Amino acid sequence: MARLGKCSLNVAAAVIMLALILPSLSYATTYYVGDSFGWSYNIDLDSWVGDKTFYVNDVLVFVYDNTYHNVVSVDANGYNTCSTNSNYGIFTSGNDEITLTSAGTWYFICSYHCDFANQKMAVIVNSS
Ligand SMILES: [Cu+2]
Repeated sequence: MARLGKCSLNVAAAVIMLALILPSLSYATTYYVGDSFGWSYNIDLDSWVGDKTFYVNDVLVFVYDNTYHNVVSVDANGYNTCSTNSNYGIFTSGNDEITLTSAGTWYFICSYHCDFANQKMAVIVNSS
């Protein structure tokens, strides 16, 4: 009986440890935008996005030379017209991590190259 009790305690301890560990092992994925090209117009960003499925809490890392580029989170209109007038954030560090915190379509543009170099992307974020 005492032995069974100890075993149960071990199981309980294991369950508690798993409960503590699992949240940090959430299914969130970190993506480096453009892979080795980075956040660039030298890569077809639509294709880069196209073969991936994004979920809430995934992280996009935009790596770029901030002398030449930036990242602006915009709405659909901003994306279509390359306008930053109404934006959700302008990122300029050159190494920006953006967590996709809600489902829906997220739009990102580089304000310098959106127009003539098509440096923009629309990311569909799924809830689960
Ligand atoms: Cu740019």
